[in-house]
Amino acid sequence: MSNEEFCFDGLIGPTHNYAGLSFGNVASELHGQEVANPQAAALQGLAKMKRVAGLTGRQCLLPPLRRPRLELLRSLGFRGTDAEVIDRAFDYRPELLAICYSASSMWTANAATVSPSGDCGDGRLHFTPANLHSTLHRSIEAHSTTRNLRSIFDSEDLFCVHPPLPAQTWFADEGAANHTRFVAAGQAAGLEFFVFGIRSDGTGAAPQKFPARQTQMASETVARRHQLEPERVFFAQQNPRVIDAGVFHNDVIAVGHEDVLLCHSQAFLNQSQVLGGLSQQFENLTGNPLRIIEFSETELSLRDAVSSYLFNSQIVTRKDGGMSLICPIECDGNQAANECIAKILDGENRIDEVIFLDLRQSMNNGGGPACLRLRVVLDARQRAAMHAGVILTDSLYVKLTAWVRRHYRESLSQEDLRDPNLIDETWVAMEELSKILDLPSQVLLDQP
Ligand code: SUG
Repeated sequence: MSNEEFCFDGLIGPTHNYAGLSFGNVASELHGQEVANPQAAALQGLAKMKRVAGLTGRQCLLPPLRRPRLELLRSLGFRGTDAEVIDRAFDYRPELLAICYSASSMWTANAATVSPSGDCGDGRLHFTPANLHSTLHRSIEAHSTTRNLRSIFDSEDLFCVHPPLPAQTWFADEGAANHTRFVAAGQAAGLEFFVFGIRSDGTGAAPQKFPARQTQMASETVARRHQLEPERVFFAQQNPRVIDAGVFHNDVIAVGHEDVLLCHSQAFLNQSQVLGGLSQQFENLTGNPLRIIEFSETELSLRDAVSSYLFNSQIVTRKDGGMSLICPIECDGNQAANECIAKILDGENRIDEVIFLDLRQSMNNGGGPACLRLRVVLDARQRAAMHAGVILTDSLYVKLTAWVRRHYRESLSQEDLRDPNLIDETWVAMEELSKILDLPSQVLLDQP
């Protein structure tokens, strides 16, 4: 039965804003307090989905999560009408209001870790929604994401959507952004590469400046839950230096697809051993070589890697079998990144096309092409069982762009989050979206 990789992009929600909430994420800090354009953000995201749909024919989406989460503010003791709660929270700490409004679920690479059924002991496709324990605005995604995944992948015979890991420091988990699956063409089972930022007990190498968001025990627990045999997993630690340089997730410094790994030479602790071991294990398992494309500090400095987001490019296999590298437009403006791209295109691999996309609204919060998508490998039965309303067709694209134009503001500042009208606007938009996607409104609005 053929297995195919579908990309589930996060549909960017109506409250996209720049609140500077992510310590250690250089772009989020740099652009915090700027005025966002939610409408442009969502249209940029949809344009990316349409482009990938044209290349691969396998593009889906995950709905945005309902915002604001005023129940969080109420649970923190803010009382009164919605308008009063908003004002009181804003007067106390404006970032608390921004947290309730964050559209951060757009970065679906952090929604979950996904193991295709070919890798899992029970032959089901496993999801562990990320607890996103490291930041408050992201931790409030976990429950609703679990619910959305369960309603889209609604068959216990074929899918297993676990609950998120315990929301506790030992198990801090950021999902697929720290997980890459390698597979040889035509094979059903792959090798899953988990990259953590720190050991759970805090011993050993650790960043000094910025937090490590993924722990070793989180990665190991996800692998155990997904019933991955030891020969199908490989664990490595991020180089703490790169975390301190702004690499808050491994997918800011490395990206893999099928038998290709593109990474910076500083990405991992003990990099030569990691890459040697990974290649050996891939070859033992699949009988095929892993194609590693590694760029050194002289070819692309860490600073340029973080500002261009080259390693957050998305690699997709097209319908004709070739691969395309989907880069953020920021790479085009960076000479060193451009030179690296030329080498990738010249190299011995199937990447033969580069596409630059304008995703600036998301990029300014530290979210490039690869952050915006969650990869799910499905076989024919799973494809048939999955909720079809989230598959991006031409007609869904037309409906969604019109919906965005109808409901989204073109400007949203931190001060604008105080406007109580924004609550109703987003509510109405989400109710309409549930009809467009044919998903129950209690699920989309996360109501009991
Ligand atoms: O978690 N930014 C996100 C960006 C996530 C990118 N995802 C991957 N690398 N896979 C984060 O830091 C910023 C929100 C704000 O500041 O308003 C934010 O949450």
